[in-house]
Amino acid sequence: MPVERTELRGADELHKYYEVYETIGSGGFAKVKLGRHILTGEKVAIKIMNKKDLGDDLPRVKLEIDAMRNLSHQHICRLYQVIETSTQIFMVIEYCPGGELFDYIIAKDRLPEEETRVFFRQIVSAIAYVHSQGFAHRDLKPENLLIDGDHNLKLIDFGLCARPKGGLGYELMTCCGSPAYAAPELIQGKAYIGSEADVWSMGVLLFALLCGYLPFDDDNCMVLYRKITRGKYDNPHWLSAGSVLLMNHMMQVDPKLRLTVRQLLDHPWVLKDYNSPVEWHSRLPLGHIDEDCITEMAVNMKRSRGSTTELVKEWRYDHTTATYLLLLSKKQRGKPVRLRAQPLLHEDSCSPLHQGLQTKESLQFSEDEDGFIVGSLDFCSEYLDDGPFLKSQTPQGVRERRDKTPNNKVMKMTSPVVERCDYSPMPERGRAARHHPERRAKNQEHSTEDKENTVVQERDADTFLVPPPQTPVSSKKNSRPNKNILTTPNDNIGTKTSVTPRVGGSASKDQKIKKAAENVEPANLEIMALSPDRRSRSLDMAGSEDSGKKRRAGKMFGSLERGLDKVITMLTPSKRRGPRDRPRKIKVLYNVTLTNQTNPDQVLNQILSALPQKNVDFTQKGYTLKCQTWGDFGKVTMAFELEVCFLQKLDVVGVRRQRLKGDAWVYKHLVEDILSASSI
Ligand code: H91
Repeated sequence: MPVERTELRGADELHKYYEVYETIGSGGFAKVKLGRHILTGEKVAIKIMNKKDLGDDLPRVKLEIDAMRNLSHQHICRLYQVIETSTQIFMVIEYCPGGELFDYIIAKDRLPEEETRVFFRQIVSAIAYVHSQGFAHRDLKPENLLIDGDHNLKLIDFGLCARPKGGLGYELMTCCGSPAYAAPELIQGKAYIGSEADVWSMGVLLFALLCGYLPFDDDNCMVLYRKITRGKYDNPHWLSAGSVLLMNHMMQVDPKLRLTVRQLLDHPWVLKDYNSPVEWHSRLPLGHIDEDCITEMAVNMKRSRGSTTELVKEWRYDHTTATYLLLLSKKQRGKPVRLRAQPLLHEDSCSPLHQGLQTKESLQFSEDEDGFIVGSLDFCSEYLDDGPFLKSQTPQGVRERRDKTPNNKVMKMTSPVVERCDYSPMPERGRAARHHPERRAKNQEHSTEDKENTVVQERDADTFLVPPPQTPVSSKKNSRPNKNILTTPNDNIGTKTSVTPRVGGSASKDQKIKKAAENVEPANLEIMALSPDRRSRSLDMAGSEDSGKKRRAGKMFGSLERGLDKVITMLTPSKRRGPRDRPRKIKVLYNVTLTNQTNPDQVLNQILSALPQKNVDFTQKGYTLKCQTWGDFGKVTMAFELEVCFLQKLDVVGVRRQRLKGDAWVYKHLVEDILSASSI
């Protein structure tokens, strides 16, 4: 009984202060839900973990919480509150509407150097700060960088970070992180310096930003490790000499020859167009207490300002900390520093307050698969912008200054014995390389080398620190069909995309699609429904000598809207109940693949017949398919959703996709395969 009561109190505590909406992702044993902090009206991400599921990973969660409590920086996702019950842990974290940098890169195929520089400076800033606080992150990758409402990056996932007792100069032994981003000394099981390993990962990340694929990649882990320890990768022709030089200096096999973060701060490539070193000090030091926020809280809590300050300064990561930090965040974004006085349960549904703060009564709440009560938010843009306080208040805040633009064997473990070796779905690794057109061509060239690498596996097992065997999806199962590359070529990432309508398609619809494409970022709008002859032409290009065209031909993910911050589903609570008999109407988003079909059932059926071919299990709820792939040991290796929907204004059917679990690059190619095989 006491356990139940504690449990209830924990969940109550959460629902007392937050409205909890749908699952937006998952990471390890955690589920991440969207929430809203009732007092401030601010959106938050709520990471939910069951202690039982965590098992041996519980210390990692504690480590993450401990790290996040200590880190306060403009490019690090802020922890607001921690609620712990006997069975669950809830972490309330800053919400980043732009989602993962990974999705952004693949939606744009790759980023131009100027845009990469903006992001890279922010990554260097975050890492320099993390290191200055004595931590090494150890799991740097584009999935762990989120894009906030101002299009700035925020670093997440500190579950693998380390803070060596004697300082960052002390060696670490734990082999962790994602293998494709792991430094050679780390996968070889050598003692390593955390900051040096982070610089290697930043080099891999920089390559992924500029190229849209990984420098070291292979289906076979041993081959991948061998590639990493050799440190050899190919530089595609579009890279500038400066980019090649910088990455080469960051991905030096000998850590002592690698650039240091300090050197990165004012590296010529980093300085270009800025002429100022990366500003890495925290603009949000915890020591400083904001008087406006204290005043507002004091009034709301009916306490003195002095005692409110004392309470905030305890930094207990309770509701006081959350309220203070969320108010501060509002102020920094130029929003009014205001708390709502009392939760209003029965509001006029037309009032701005109602729009901003829907109560449980006004929402359709349902239980999710875990019996968690969830509601669904109506994400209209007015709502996203300023919520309930907008018109009645004068902004007191100042805008935060931002960075200016301008095979699966049981592998032998080597000593030293590690504390923990955590890898994302290993045997699936490398598919990104195989399927990226540029890489595909390259891999053909190097097939002899790869064969050789496969032969050396046994030998390598002695030298690499390898993870226990994991859940493979056999390459046969998921091998990409060499067909149906359904994309519209675009000349350059910096130019507008042209969309060629399907032969016989309605002209006005096609014009609408084209118009939508013109309104988007340079990115790649792709149309799933190309005529057969067009498809084969795309294929021809993939096989031609022109590598630029080859690269473009392999794209399946398209970007259709500039503001990632504006993302989001239009969705009325009442419509969320039960399976739909009609697809949802959504705005065109960057995670939506367009078709030029008008019949959603046909699109759905085509996907339904492709899924078994790709060995993907699914459950269907109306027009949403919850998909999963399984490994050999009964573990879910990948979870994602595909939803057939109508696209507002375009009057065509689209497929919205969302990764919930699994390696990001493997997901990218699996969904490409499914949509290709669907021949929509
Ligand atoms: N990856 C490591 O999918 C695979 C929107 C979205 C918006 C977020 C804010 C914080 C976090 C996730 C957000 C998010 C896990 C967050 C922060 C920390 C952390 C975890 C999540 C995914 C999980 C879902 C995420 C992206 C990363 C979205 N997510 N859409 N704001 O540990 Cl510190 Cl697990």
